[in-house]
Amino acid sequence: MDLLKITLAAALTLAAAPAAAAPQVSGAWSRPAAAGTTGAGFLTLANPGRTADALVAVETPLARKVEIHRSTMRGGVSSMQKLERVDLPPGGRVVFAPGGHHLMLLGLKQPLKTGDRAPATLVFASGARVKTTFEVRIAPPSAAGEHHH
Ligand SMILES: [Cu+2]
Repeated sequence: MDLLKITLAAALTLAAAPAAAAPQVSGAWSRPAAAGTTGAGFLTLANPGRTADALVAVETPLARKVEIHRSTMRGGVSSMQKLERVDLPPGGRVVFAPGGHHLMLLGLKQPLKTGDRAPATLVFASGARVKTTFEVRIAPPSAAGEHHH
């Protein structure tokens, strides 16, 4: 009986383990913003695994709520659309950048000042939870000639 329980527990543990490698997050940065306002977060997602995944939520103690948005230009007018998920195909990469995909940090609980580092956890459809840190800066990290891994 006990052996069966142990075998079952082991099988469940295996089943719960993600078949894919956890998605990778790099170059996370955010623009300066005042407390109580909405901040914007940008980053690059990569899926090194062989199965599809998707970003479904972002958690941070800094904001009341985080939404995934995409800006689009239509007829010269820029608008934002809220997304429930951002698909990451196997081997795929999605760049969040001004004018495209971005994270909206709604109801900032503290100001984001240049040089601050803001922690966040990205939650994926596979169940993977990946921690990252947003660097608060004026321009994207690549514009400053820096590389992040
Ligand atoms: Cu937005």
